[in-house]
Amino acid sequence: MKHQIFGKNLTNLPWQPPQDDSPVWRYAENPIIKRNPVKGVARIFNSAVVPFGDGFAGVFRGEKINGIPKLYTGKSDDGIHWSISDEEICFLDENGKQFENFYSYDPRVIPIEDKFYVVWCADFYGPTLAIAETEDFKHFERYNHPYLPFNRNGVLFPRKINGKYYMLSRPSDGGHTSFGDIFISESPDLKYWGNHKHVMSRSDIWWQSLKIGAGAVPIETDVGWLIFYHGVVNTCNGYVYSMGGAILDIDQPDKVLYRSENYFLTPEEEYEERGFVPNVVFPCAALSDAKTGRIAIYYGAADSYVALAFTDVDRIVEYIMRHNRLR
Ligand code: BMA
Repeated sequence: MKHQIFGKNLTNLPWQPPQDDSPVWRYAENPIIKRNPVKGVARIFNSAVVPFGDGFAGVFRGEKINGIPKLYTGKSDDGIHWSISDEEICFLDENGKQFENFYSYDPRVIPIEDKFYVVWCADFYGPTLAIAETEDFKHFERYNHPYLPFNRNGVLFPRKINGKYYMLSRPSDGGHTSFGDIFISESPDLKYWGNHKHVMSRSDIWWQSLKIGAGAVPIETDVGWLIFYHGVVNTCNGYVYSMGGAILDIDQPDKVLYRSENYFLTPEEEYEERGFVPNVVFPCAALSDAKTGRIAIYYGAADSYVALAFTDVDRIVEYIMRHNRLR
C-alpha cells in the first residue's frame, strides 16, 4: 500500500473486489436493506454502522408507516445481513428521564475511545443536531440540545484533535434547504460547541452546486482526514444527491487539502433512481481496515433502502488528488 489508514484492523469488513477502475464500486447484491424491513417501518435508509463485539451494530433511520422517522438499533455478524429491532431507541436524559421528540433522522455513529456517539437530526423548534452516547447499543444517554436550530448532517471526528472534539455540520433552514456549506465546530466535552469555522462551500461543479453535507465519519490517513460527503444539484425535476470526497488537514481539519471535482457515485441503479425520493445517494457511514486499506461505505438510496459500496485507501486518495479542484 502506498497510503495508510491510521485506525484499527477490521478483518471481517464486508468486501467485494472492483471490476474496473471506478473510484468507488457498488456491492453486487445491493440494496442490503429492503422495504418494510420491520413491522411498522416502511423504509430504512440514511443509516450508520460500526464494528461492535465480534460483528457490527448500527443506528438506523426507520420511516414508520405513519410517515414519522425514528431511530432503531440493528445487529449484524457480517455487516451485510442486518437484524433490526422493532422498538424505537428510547433515549434518556442525564437524569434518566425519557428524552424524545417528534422526529429523528439521518444518524451517524462515531466510536471515540470506549464509547459510541450518535449524532442525528431531531426536532427542536425545527430540525437540528442531537447527540447521545452509548456503550452497548441498549442504553442511550442523550445530551440536552447541543445545537440551535437549524442544522443537519452532523458528524464527529473519531478522536480529539489538539485536545478538542470536532464536529462537521451543515447549517440549514427548517425545510428542504436550498443552500448549504460544511462548517466545523469544536468542543471540550461534546456538549458546548463553539469556535465555528467554514470548511467547504457548495461549488460551481454541477453535482454539488446547490448544497453539500458531511456524510461518513472521517477516516484518518497519512495524507489527512478522508471524508465522504453528499453534494446536491437542483434540476428541473428536483434535487439529485451524489457522493463525493475530500481530504482535510489532520491538525487543522477546517483546511481542505484536496477535493474531488468528480462525484464517486451518482444515482444510476434502479434502487437509487427510483424510490420514495428518487435520485438520492446519501452516505452516512464508512468502515475501514487499517491492515488492507479497504473501505466499506454505507449509503441511503432513494430514501428507501440501505446500500453498500467499496473503495480502498490507495485508489481513493490517488483519485481525489488527481481530480483535485478546491472550489
Ligand atoms: C434531505 C434529508 C435526507 C434525505 C434527502 C433527500 O434534506 O432529509 O434525509 O435523504 O433530503 O430526500
